[in-house]
Amino acid sequence: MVSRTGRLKVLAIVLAGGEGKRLMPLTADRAKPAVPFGGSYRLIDFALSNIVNSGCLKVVVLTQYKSHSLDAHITRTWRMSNLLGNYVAPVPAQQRMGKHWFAGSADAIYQSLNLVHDEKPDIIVVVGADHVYRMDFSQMIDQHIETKAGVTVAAIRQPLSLADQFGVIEVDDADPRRIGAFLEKPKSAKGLPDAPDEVLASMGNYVFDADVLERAVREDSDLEDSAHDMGGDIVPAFVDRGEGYVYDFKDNDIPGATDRDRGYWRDVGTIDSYYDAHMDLVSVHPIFNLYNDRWPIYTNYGSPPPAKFVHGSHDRVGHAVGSAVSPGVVISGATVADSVISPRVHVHSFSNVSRSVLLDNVEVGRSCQIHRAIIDKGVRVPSGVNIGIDHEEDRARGFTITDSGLVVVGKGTVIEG
Ligand code: ADQ
Repeated sequence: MVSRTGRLKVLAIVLAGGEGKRLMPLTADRAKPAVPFGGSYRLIDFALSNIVNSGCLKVVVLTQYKSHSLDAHITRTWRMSNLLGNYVAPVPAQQRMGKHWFAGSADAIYQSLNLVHDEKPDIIVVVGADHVYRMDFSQMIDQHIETKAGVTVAAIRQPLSLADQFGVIEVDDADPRRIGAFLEKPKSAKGLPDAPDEVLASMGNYVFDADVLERAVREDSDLEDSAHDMGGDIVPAFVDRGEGYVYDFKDNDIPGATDRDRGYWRDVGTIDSYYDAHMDLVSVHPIFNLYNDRWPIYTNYGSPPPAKFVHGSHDRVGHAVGSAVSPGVVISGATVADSVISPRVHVHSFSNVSRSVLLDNVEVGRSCQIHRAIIDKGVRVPSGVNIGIDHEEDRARGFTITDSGLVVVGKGTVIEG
């Protein structure tokens, strides 16, 4: 990566080992970063596209839980020419430094230090793998170098009510770029002086000088009372020494960004937020613009034929409105509205799909009503079955229903007709 402040060797480490318990059943047999998103993407494609678009072409992805489909996706999608020594390499938990699996995200980095030694970078960017956003990391690196920070933490304003899901940052009174206090997922937090119902939240993206990060994770590995977590242990230690700095995401400038999607960032950690982020894609004026090809989001899902909208066995032509429809989809004599449809989905005559997210290869039979549902890959909905219409019926069929009334049908669910 060529940063504005000079030529530096940058290695990106993507933390992709999260279990994603709150996204169940979508994470029942895949790691959270491998969860499909936005029709044809996987969540990790956003972090990796940001890294590559920022000019960093040496990337290791630390995987752990249920990493098979994640590994397969990275290998298939993110193969880069080796000519210049560029790579996106998935690295499974190695148990290199002892008999346990990774204890936490800092331990994952500690156990992978051999990769850092191989690359000898000046700077390491550590990035989470489960957010939807665009970000140019080179701008954050520039600030890191300018402030001579120990760690620079990217941050965005979030509602105070969500403070317990984030690392919450209080800035120093004297220097607004220095972190005065950092509390990882506090039970209670106080709002910002200029916005009492908001907090400044860590985005889980960090920049370090490589030698500083190595020292920090090594020292942390010896501490018995540490959970070996980046947000819970490593960042607070820097902040305690006055070496933690904040990079305000609102200063990040992305080519081609629109007024609406500038500054967009979604933590899709729960079913509700995963669903809401999909609805952001199909809202009348998309809040997140997937079509900005000056900062493309890359993926690979094979080469299905174009989407097709055809007459079914009656006069009504299949159609979709207010929806994102992927290649390989066939909508025959059915109506799809305000939905995100992944590749190779087939919706048959007389069916209605509204405000829903259908993942790859879902087949919806004839005369089905599907409303506010997320249906995982390959599920077959037999003719005449309704989903999201009667929650008692949904429950009896074993579907997951969130507090807000979304219905989720997990992969491998067999639905009786
Ligand atoms: P969380 O996302 O809750 O909070 P964590 O569960 O540690 O923190 O996950 C961070 C990233 O690391 C995720 O991408 C996850 O997949 C990955 N990860 C977790 N354990 C791992 C392991 N052992 N090996 C490899 N990868 C692992 C974090 C920060 C908060 C911040 C939020 C923003 O801790 O301070 O506010 O992200 O969403």
